[in-house]
Amino acid sequence: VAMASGTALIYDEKMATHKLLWSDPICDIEVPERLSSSYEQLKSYHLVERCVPVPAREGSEEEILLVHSLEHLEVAKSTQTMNEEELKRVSENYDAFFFHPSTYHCARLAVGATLQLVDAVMSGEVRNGMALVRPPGHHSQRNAANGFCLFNNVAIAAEYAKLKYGLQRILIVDWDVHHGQGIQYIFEEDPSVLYFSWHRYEHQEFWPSLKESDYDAVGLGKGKGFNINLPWNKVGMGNSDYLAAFFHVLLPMAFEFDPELVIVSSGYDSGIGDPEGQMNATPEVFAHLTHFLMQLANGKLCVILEGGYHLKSLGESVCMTVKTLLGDPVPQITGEMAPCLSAVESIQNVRAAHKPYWKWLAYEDTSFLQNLSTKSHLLKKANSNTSTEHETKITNNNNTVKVERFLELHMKNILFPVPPIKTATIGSEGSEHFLSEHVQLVKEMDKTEIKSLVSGFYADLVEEDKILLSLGSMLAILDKILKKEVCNGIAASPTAALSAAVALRHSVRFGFQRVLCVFVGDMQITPNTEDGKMLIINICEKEQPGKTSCKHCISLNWKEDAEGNDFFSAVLGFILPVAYSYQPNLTVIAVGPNRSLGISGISLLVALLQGLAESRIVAVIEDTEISLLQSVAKALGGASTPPFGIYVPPTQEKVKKIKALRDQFQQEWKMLQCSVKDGI
Ligand code: X5A
Ligand code: ZN
Repeated sequence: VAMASGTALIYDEKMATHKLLWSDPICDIEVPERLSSSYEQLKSYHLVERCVPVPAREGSEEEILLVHSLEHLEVAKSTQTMNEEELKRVSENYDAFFFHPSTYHCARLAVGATLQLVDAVMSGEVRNGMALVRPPGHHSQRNAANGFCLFNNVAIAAEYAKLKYGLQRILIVDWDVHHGQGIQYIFEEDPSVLYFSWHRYEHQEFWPSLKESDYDAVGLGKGKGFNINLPWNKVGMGNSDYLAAFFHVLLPMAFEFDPELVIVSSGYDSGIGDPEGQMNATPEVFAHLTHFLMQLANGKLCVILEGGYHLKSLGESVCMTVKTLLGDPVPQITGEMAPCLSAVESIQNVRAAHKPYWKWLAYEDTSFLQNLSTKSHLLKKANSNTSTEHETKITNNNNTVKVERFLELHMKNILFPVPPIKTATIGSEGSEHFLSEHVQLVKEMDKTEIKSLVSGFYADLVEEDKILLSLGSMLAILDKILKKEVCNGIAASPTAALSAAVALRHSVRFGFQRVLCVFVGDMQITPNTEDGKMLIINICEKEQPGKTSCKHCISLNWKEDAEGNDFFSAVLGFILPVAYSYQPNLTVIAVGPNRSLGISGISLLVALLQGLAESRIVAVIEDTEISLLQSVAKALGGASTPPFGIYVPPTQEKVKKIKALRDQFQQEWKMLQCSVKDGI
């Protein structure tokens, strides 16, 4: 079966007719321009023309009744013919909602657009997609409109997908800055829908100010463990807080859950400049969040617009999301990478609350958390101004002009449009198995050229012809990446450790300040990493005698489980946090002899490491196994998400190992922090 390709985009300008007819300072931010200006922004970056246009349709009454009461549907329907006064009166029955004569029609289009996207993705017509809809949905409940939402688009989509496609596991990720309490209520007792929401909470002071938005609401009955709330108790959360939440809470749960479909309640009021959220995350963080979610459910990802009230910020963030869905390189995140204390505290709390329900958390040490609520209270009072407390505060949220200016400058630094991902390779035996339109054949470098390149730092090698030649393909490919002709490349090499070492030295000499090397297997040569311009993570089966890990040369002893893939816990709990803390300009991934990871583990690594270094990555592979080369090439192309097989939670021994490494390195690599007990 051919892998699904393409990104659907659903937009219907009719949904811009729903608007507020009277003055209401709470509702007046939910304007039609949210939709039209996002679409214009997509056009200006030439993203619309790269997507597959899918028409919206009206959701049927039957579909709406999958989630809502007949009474609710009838009330909504009755507003079509009302005058302004009547509309205002009905609207007052709800917390933060306004009706317009076109509201009912728009809300049905919003439901239908969402279902159209689910159909396009589930049928394989496209790989993924985004629906720009209004009114939003995640606050609406069985019998009530709420928080600008009339029908719960995403909840209806999940019920629809269960019914129509027989799905048994759906993940809903709600990155809107508000708690989608409507979704929580609908699936509270349902173990087939895993709902994750982070939200501005401020110890219940922020709207909707519900007790059940806190981290201890884990679901009810059979649904226990399938509702994940991550409350933000301070404003100003930024890129590193969001990424830490993904590494240490959402993603490990999502991989263990192994969804068949991922739906995003995609509110961008969690982005910088938003008057509701007051957060600091920049548009490109949404590229990273999207990229992570694309690794689940075989890439089946439906992104549905919810909130987002700063038009410029909203538009840029929507573009980042769609660009990433299309498979473009992921832009680099800038600024110091360290979650703030309040974020780490929230992360720790939700991990502790979910410990009984997730195997991956089973061995977490939470004994120190007896007085969670007291502690939470104390932390609220204290002005916890530690070194990690928003050191990189980007801008003052109250200053609209500043935010506008920031976004303008900021987005200029991100290449638009970026060339699509191209993979370079040498036309050697084996490569014919993964040639496709995004693979570019490169000529091997000749001996004299290699000699002149290598002699600067490995003079003794220049004498040996055989060794020199083995470097030829890697150097030719690396060169293409450095010249930005391609984004990544794959080279077979009989001497992976040497090739990796030369790749590192060459890119540092080229001018890169930070190069990350993830080496799988036995590494016979270890380059000098003292200047901090290289960071090596060596994944090998056995502890190397005499070798101790240091800040820039870390040894991770890991043998993948034979029964399935348990490596995700090490990637998310250690490798990615370290890598994101380091922020490399280039990633080298090398596979040497005695690799302790299977093909699926290595592919996962390659897929996830593409979030770094603007997706610049060179893979050097000593193993001649065709299926390994194929899988890595596929992961590099981003054209398809490799099938990862069964996810197995790690053993107690492995969890301890990761925990020990985290404790050892969290002062240096701050994205490792997920508990306030130690270190901070
Ligand atoms: C969809 C959404 C926010 C409602 C805020 C009411 N709703 N104060 O972002
Ligand atoms: Zn919102």
